[in-house]
Amino acid sequence: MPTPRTLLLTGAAGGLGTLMRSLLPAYGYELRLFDVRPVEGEPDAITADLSDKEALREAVRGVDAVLHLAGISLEAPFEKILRSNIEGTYNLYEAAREAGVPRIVFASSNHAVGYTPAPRAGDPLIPVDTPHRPDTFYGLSKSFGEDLAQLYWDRHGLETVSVRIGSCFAEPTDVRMLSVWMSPADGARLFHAALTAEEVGHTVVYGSSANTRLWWDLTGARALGYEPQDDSEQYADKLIAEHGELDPENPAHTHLGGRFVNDPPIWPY
Ligand code: NAI
Ligand code: 15L
Repeated sequence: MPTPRTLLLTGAAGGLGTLMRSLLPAYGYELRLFDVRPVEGEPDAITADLSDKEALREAVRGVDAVLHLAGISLEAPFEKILRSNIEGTYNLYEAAREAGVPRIVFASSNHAVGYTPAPRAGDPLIPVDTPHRPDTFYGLSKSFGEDLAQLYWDRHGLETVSVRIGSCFAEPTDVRMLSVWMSPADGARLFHAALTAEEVGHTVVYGSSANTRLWWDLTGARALGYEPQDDSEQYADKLIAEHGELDPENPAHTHLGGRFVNDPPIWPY
């Protein structure tokens, strides 16, 4: 599929949205920005909530694809998750369906499968078809988003790539991230592959760099044309010196979801 020209980027004011605003234009995208918060330095960005159906209808008009990053990105009370992540994602899919947008790339998360035990040395990598095991209401909303995407493909022919992102930040900051980190540059590579691959239907992939200590299988992401260039291993000595090796007695070290399984970080707003 050729590069979609106009891409709606929801969650444009957030951490990942900010990284992608700087990286994706080089791939040929013209970005239309959407967030409930103003996007600094972007007066044309649409400032609206995902509950605003009219704003979403306007936002998707004429776009070639959507990269859906908006939502609560940590744990929160169920009612808040329901509104932003569950109803909000439904509202976006409805607007996209009505407008005939052919493809959405959905920022799913490792927390949809967060209670899955991390593989130990010699175990196979975690496959993409491992059952959903959400570790939080947040993770549950990502499981919902993946199922919603499947429904909209089966019923309406709207394609989605659901990317179960690991940790996409400038650098890994703890030892678990040595396994799940996705460099921002690899993030842009993967989103671009997901936006341009032929005939994806609904495809679920993991999103991370080619980490030496990888926990999950990137075959599906590579099949989209993704060729990761980075490896967290360059940070290993420093992080292990600071934090020690992963502790097999600590549930936050032995499950994909890390501390979300026993002490989840809480959405501050
Ligand atoms: P973030 O919290 O920095 O950004 C999320 C953005 O969504 C914020 O700018 C916020 O204002 C906006 N937003 C929240 N609720 C909204 C609503 N109801 N209507 C409109 N906008 C709303 O999160 P980050 O790190 O940028 O993550 C982006 C997406 O990727 C999120 O969906 C997150 O769940 C997902 N993700 C991120 C990972 C990471 O490592 N950064 C890992 C796994 C998934
Ligand atoms: C996520 O889903 C969060 O949005 C992000 O802030 C990180 O906590 C990441 O997962 C992670 O698992 O490190």
